[in-house]
Amino acid sequence: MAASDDGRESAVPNVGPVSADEPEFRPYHHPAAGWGAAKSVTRFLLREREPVDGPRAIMKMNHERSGFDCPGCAWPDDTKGLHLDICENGIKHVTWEMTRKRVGREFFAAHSVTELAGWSDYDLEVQGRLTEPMVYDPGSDHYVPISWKDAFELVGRTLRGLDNPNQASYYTSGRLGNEATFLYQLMARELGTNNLPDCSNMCHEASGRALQASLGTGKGTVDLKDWETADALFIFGVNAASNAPRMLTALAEAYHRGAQIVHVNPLVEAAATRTIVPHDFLDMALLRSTKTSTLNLQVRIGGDMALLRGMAKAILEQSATDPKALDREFIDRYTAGFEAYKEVCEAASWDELERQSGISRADILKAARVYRESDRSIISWCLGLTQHEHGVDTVREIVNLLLLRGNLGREGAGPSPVRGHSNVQGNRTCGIDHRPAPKFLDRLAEVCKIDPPREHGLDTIGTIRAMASGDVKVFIGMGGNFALAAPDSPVTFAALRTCDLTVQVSTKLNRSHVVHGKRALILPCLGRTEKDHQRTGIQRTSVEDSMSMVHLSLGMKKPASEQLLSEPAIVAGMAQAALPDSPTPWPWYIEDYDRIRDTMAQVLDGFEDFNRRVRLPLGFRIKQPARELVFLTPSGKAEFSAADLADVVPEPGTLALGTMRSHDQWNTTIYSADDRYRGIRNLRTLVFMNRADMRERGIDDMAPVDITSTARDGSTRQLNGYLAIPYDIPRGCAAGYMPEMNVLCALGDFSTQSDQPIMKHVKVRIGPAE
Ligand SMILES: Nc1nc2c(c(=O)[nH]1)N[C@H]1C(S)=C(S)[C@@H](COP(=O)(O)OP(=O)(O)OC[C@H]3O[C@@H](n4cnc5c(=O)[nH]c(N)nc54)[C@H](O)[C@@H]3O)O[C@H]1N2
Ligand SMILES: Nc1nc2c(c(=O)[nH]1)N[C@H]1C(S)=C(S)[C@@H](COP(=O)(O)OP(=O)(O)OC[C@H]3O[C@@H](n4cnc5c(=O)[nH]c(N)nc54)[C@H](O)[C@@H]3O)O[C@H]1N2
Ligand SMILES: [Mo]
Repeated sequence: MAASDDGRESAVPNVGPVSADEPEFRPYHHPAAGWGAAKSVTRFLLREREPVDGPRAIMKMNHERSGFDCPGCAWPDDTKGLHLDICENGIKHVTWEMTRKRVGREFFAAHSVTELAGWSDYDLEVQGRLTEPMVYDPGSDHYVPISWKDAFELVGRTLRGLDNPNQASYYTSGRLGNEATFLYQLMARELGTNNLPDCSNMCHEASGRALQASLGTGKGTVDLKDWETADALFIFGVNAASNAPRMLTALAEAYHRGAQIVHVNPLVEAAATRTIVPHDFLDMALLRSTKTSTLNLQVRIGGDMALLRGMAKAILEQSATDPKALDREFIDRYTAGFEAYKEVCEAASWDELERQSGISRADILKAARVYRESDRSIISWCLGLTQHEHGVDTVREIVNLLLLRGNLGREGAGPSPVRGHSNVQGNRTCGIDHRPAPKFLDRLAEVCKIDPPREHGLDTIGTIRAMASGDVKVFIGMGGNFALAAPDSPVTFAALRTCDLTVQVSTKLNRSHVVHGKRALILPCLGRTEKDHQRTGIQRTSVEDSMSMVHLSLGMKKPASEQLLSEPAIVAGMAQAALPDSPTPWPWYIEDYDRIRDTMAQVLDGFEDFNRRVRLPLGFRIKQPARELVFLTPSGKAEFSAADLADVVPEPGTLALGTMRSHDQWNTTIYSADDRYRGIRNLRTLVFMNRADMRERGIDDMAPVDITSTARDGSTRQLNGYLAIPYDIPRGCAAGYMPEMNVLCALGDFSTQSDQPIMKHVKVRIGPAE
């Protein structure tokens, strides 16, 4: 966000690198991954000056026993020990962390915070790794060095001085390891609050709530072996080639063995065409690509639930003449609510299903046929389904469809959410939850000898609102970039600035350091690639992937600076200062992380014998009751839901805008202004539109446009001068990049089902720039 005369930022976010080169759009027609990816990696390694260390580190990535877990996405590691189980974006991610560039005290002495606030987000992060703790000095408007001891004391004193522990909020970004996570929630609860917002409040909250309600467990039930044996894979709302690139391998393998692969997405993303499997040397050499799709359905934004219901309706209609269309025995034995669901499916008219999904009846029937003809089906999804008002209903509709044919609790079948950050699922498992289960709190109380609060705490949206109203005065961010990741950027910025103290535990400089409270700390930590030396030797930390596998990660690089502390040590330092009479042996835990794991084993379900099992090759899988057909729901059965279909068709003149990632970014971290798989170079301030929608509005190809969003409360927000890209996207839909477009997302527009900000369905008007 750029500086302006009247405040610290203007309404035109300046996030990405700005290049003097002309922006370019050339539709992309090549397979995903392959040499394009290899070339992009080489360019990136050279730019980061890591042509030697980069590849060496990468060979250690995702290796059982001796490697570190890729800090990128949460896709599971290959179980067959594939030696190059890596991807272009994983390499970029690791190299970004391992950069040789440093941000030390000289940097902060040279640049005031007001000056830095005028820099782009790219320019902030590209400065390199943070090296020592810094505190904001309001007198000079600079960050100045502070000792770790004084920094912890400032946190401790401020927390102790609050009238009530709920005046502090403790954010987690999803790469925090399990051990630090456990200590962090313990600290918050010992202090007396459940204010534990996390990035999951913005991505898969809807999935967790839906799966919990339907199946009694908030996670997917399948693993990679299931992906390898499914007859049909349905992939909803995920840009896999960019955001979970290792899924490409699974898709290519599935295609080779003759499985059906159906992609449902308003855009035909690169993973829905062809791929050259990156670690298959022969494929690379021969430029041999594999198809990764057998059917693409370009659903309208928000139209997935109507499509799923249409598929269910078709299966039910077919069951009148085809007794095998439904798995009656499974339905009778394991489910509840089938009759009510059947009724809503029968009541839905084909006209309405077509209108709401944007898919013709013939195509809905095609998808239903694939589903009917497959013995084993997996349905997978990501943010395209969750960041909507009716995200919970839609994920429950996925489960409904799976239950109809007993696609649960057996090999090759089940629901498979694609999680985001590498340990976002582990964070929840280990206690980051603003709505903790009473049973978990009971165990925590008993084992840790504390008296945790029972009332629910604040999530991401709740925290921003509470800061704005003055109810939250201390914000602590364990990683991430809260200021830029959250919706309604100017509102979030203003909220953060009301705080008495903001604390950011980070590896790199970002917007959340320059948008800060009255007092502010930057606490630099070790990254996952780095050696973590403690009193009893080098420590390992554990993480959990999208498919519930828990394994150890071991950093092998020399830390970026001698002054860095590990995340567990930073939590323990803050906790000790804030809780002088704590029953928790904070320093003792840090000497040896096995001790933290021993405590976790007593508190967390499924973590029995944690220290031994996590050292097994590939770690261990947390048991999923639903996988064993044990449903921890009120009825003890898998529950069908029979929700009404939402009306998602945009009003005349408006478009539904989805905000998403480019290929060259990691959430708020921008690597370049290119989006290779969508054919974009040197441009982030763009909006993808259907050409007919552009013509109707008098917009030429690549012409500047103004975008106005209208919130539920009628308030409007604007982005001006974006370039319109004519794209293969259904009419009535538009798409562009986060985090720039967070300016358009109103804080009050969150789902009443999941409390997730509605980031994939922003109501906008777009016209030629004024
Ligand atoms: N390289 C890289 N990897 C990442 C990340 C990153 O930023 N960079 N971020 C990580 C994180 S935290 C997360 S949560 C995941 C996110 O992974 P994704 O969910 O793939 O993230 P988005 O870029 O938001 O893309 C959403 C996809 O949904 C589609 N979509 C939009 N609206 C709809 C809709 O209404 N219905 C359907 N069916 N599809 C829709 C879009 O066209 C797009 O393909 O990726 C993780 N991995
Ligand atoms: N409009 C819109 N907004 C969105 C989304 C969207 O689709 N649309 N997606 C949402 C989603 S799914 C998510 S997950 C959030 C992302 O929200 P966050 O997780 O809060 O943001 P990131 O951009 O991943 O955080 C990047 C920062 O993390 C820090 N960091 C990197 N590695 C480490 C580490 O090892 N330890 C520590 N302590 N810090 C580290 C660096 O300082 C870096 O600047 O954004 C959300 N915002
Ligand atoms: Mo995410």
